[in-house]
This record gives sequence, C-alpha cells and structure tokens, in this order.
Amino acid sequence: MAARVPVSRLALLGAPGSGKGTMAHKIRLHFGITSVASGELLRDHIYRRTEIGHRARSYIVAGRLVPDDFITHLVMRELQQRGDDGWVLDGFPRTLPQAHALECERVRLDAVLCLDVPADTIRQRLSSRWIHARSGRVYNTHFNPPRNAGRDDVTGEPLVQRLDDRPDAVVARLREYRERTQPLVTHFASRGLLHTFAGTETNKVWPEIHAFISSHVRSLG
Ligand code: G5P
Ligand code: MG
Repeated sequence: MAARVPVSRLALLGAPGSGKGTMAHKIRLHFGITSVASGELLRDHIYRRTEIGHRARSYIVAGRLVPDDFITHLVMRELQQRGDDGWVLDGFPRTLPQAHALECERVRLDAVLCLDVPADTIRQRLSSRWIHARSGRVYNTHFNPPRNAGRDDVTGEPLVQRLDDRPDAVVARLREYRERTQPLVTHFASRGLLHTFAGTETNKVWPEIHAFISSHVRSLG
C-alpha cells in the first residue's frame, strides 16, 4: 500500500534512458505521487492517431525535440486537470524556454531530481527496451523482463520497440539532450532546486531518491 503524502511537485531531469520513467513509477508506488510524462502524452496521441500525434511523430522518429510551445501547451493542460495535487514531471521541462514558461505560469517546483547515467549504459538500456504501446508499460530484457517473452504482463498483447530507440534516433536524442536540455542543470542549480543522483543501476540509486523525497516531503510540512 503506497503511503499518501502532502502536495509535492517534482521534476525528473536526465538523458534518454537515464531511468526517468522507471523512477517515476517507483515514486508513484512508494509515495502515491503520479507522474505527468511528456513523452507518454505524445506517444498516446500517436497511438490514437490524433492531429497532435500526427504533428509530433516526425520529430520523435528523428530523435528531435518537438517545438516548445506545442509541448508546453500539452503539459500545462494536463497540469491544470490535476488541480492542486502533487505530481512528478517526467521529461518536462527540457529546454530553457520550457522552464521559463513554467515560471511565467507560476507553476511551482519543489525540487528537480537529475539522473546522471553514463552514455554507454544508456545505449545498452535502450537497445533492450520493449513497451506495450497502448498502456506505455515499459520492460527491459535484462532489467525487468516480461513474464512471457515479448508479451505484456497485463494484457498478453505483443510488445514493440519504441520508434525512437533505433540507434540513429538514440544518437540524435543524446545530442539534443547535450545541446538543449543540459543547460537546465545550471538553470535549476542557480535556483537551488537541483539534486543530482549518479549511478549505473536504478536499484542502487533508488534508496537515495527515496530518502531525499521522504525528508523533502516532510519538510514541506
Ligand atoms: P521521452 O519519452 O521523454 P526520453 O528520451 O527523455 O523520452 P526515455 O527514453 O523515456 O527518455 P527514461 O524514461 O529516462 O528514457 O528511461 P526508462 O524508460 O525509465 O529506462 C530506459 C530503459 O532502461 C527501460 O527499458 C528500463 O526498464 C531500463 N532500466 C532502467 N533502469 C535500469 C537498470 O538499472 N539496469 C538496466 N539494465 N536497465 C534499466 O521523450 C520522447 C520524445 O518525445 C518528445 C521528443 O521528441 C523526445 O525525443 N518530447 C519532447 N520534446 C520537447 N520537449 C519536451 N519536454 C518533450 N518531451 C518529450
Ligand atoms: Mg521515459
């Protein structure tokens, strides 16, 4: 049973494959704080073949970030629907204009958790990631394999690889991260919000994040 916590507004920052989605899942299980994952929102639109999905698809396939105003609008709409509850932002903001847009809208962040994982580890993880397209459930043939190979644990439906986990798209995503997202590290550090967690194994980093959130949430009192 997940422990309920007072309002908490967190953002996860980190390269593709650094484990943002995996950590967001653990945070929900342990603290009951649900996530708003910008990539998941876009993939859901692509799956449902909406106009938004149609616009986003070519950027995602190429491993490029979608335009700032486009994703900001989508995430802000989702946050408004959540009301005053806490949340974990997974994958947003990831450019300076996106961070400024949050500030302009007076959306308060309590802390930014930055996952620092080496590029070699990331490439290995992404080449063995499989997802259930309809729900977004994530598996990894080494780390958290499905109970039946190639099948979703809940529905039994076939798993697929993400459009942007091909090696050339991964190279492009890592470049976008270096050039457009890493400046946020300095930005959030200067605001006293940045907390970095380094490591190559999620299960070894998790206890540090768990301890941080436990003490941080209490201190919000
Ligand atoms: P996303 O969806 O935000 P990325 O590229 O930021 O995508 P990604 O790939 O979803 O991030 P992650 O969530 O950080 O990675 O990592 P994860 O899925 O939890 O873990 C990766 C794999 O490693 C999984 O298979 C997991 O099981 C496994 N794993 C975890 N821990 C371990 C471990 O300890 N050991 C091992 N062996 N495996 C492990 O964005 C996608 C696209 O959407 C657009 C862009 O086009 C973007 O490229 N987009 C935006 N564009 C502009 N602005 C934004 N804010 C945007 N947000 C999304
Ligand atoms: Mg993710």
